[in-house]
Amino acid sequence: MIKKVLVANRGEIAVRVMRSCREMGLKSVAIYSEVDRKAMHVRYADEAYCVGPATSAESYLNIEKILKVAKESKADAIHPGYGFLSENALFAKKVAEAGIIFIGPSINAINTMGDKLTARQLMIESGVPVVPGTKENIDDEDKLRYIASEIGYPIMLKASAGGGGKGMRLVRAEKDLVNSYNMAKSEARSAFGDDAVYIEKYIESPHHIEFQIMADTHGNYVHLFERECSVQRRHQKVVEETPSPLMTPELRERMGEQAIAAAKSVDYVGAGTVEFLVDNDLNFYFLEMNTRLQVEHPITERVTGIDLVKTQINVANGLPLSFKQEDLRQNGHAIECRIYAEDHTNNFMPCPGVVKNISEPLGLGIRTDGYVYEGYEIPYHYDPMISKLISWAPTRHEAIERMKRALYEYKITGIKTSIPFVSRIMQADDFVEGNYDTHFIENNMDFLMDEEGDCNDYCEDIALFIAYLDYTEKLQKAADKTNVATPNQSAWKEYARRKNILRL
Ligand code: MV4
Repeated sequence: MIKKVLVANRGEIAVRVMRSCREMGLKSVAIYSEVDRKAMHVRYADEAYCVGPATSAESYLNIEKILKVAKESKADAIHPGYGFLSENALFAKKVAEAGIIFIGPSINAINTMGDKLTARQLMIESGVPVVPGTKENIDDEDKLRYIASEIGYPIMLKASAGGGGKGMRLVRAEKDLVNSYNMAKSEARSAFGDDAVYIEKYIESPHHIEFQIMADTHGNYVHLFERECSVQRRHQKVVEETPSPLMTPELRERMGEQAIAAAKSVDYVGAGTVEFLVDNDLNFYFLEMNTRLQVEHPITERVTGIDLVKTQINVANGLPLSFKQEDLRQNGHAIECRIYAEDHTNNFMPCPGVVKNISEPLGLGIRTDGYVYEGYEIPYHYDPMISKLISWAPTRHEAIERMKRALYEYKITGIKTSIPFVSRIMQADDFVEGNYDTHFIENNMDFLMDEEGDCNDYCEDIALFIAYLDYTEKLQKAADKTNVATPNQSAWKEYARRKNILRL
């Protein structure tokens, strides 16, 4: 049985994983880079070891160093989190060879799903629907032209080694085909060292809907329903929710069944996610399978009541799943907003820096998974996501209202964050009506950009407001003495809240 877990990650997910370890009575080991000495995951863990300089390649991706720490600390398992080494089959192999448990699927499952063309072929064999297109690498121009016209424009060229939007090209007409093909190929060659490219029919305005899968080593498979992830910007998810506003009970059953079939085709073990594109006629197509825990897993945890990290660890211990498909229910509605340290008014530039004040929302139905604290300096070397805000309520409408309430309470100064941007998403008609697809952000950009700004832009107002508070305090004292009514501050307070000057 696992007693000590090395978490090969940083940031919120490292803390998230260690939280479950603590609840299970397991010791946790942190690894950190030279700029992460003061990071939250280092403070939270029972032990922490520096694995190298700030650059990911020299620290969080340094397989040999991480294995050395695992042996030194006598960790019996490694949790990779997401990103970094989480979908690296070589890492999983070396962990196993060192006699340590890799908390994740088999090397074969990682390899098969990591190669999109291989995954696509396997899905076709397994009867899982894929987007109409080719089964093979397109390696000459005549074949390319012939197949593209057979499928019919618009088409999409995709790099087999890609995924998550990397190495993709949309081609609307034959005149652009060869040029786009050559660009896709050379891009794939330099990015992945593998220039295999295949063709798919282009699906206009699809939804991105994914299914959470869990499997044990005894051949039990369940799905934990869907997550709607269509609110994305440049293949970066911004808001996720479950259930999907698009879903019907019949579609859910069919998609869940196919998600399990996809997982079974690689003898999947542990937590995984099967991504689908869903078109406007509710046809669905397998896109890819992510062989890791995902950023957005908390919304699934919230509606199903299942701790996915705890389940991963139990599965890694060889225990059978403690629940069956028929035990699982979607209770209420959960939404996640990703909070990035970035400035959407400046082309979404990352904004690393020192967090001056942070006051996180609390109260019924709210969860935050974060890692920054007052005085913490966010390094520029890693992902700018600093926290995830999750709301839950019995209905979607209430979950949105609760999210708006929590975003109103969420105060971070010193850095720019995406709090104002996601607040606008919660107010956009198309979002509120559940009437959105993967083009939501670009289609609503004017509305989403139009917001009040934050305190950094209102220094003069702050000075004025402080003077005003001072003044009202004097009035209040005078009022107390003479027993008259308190002066009305509400208009000022409302203004200050909107400008992010006043905390509450
Ligand atoms: C597509 C598509 C339309 N048709 N494939 C983007 C991420 C990668 N996993 C696959 N992606 C897409 N593949 C076909 N045949 C549209 C997208 C796509 C998209 C998918 C999911 C979420 C957001 C997206 C944004 C733009 C394009």
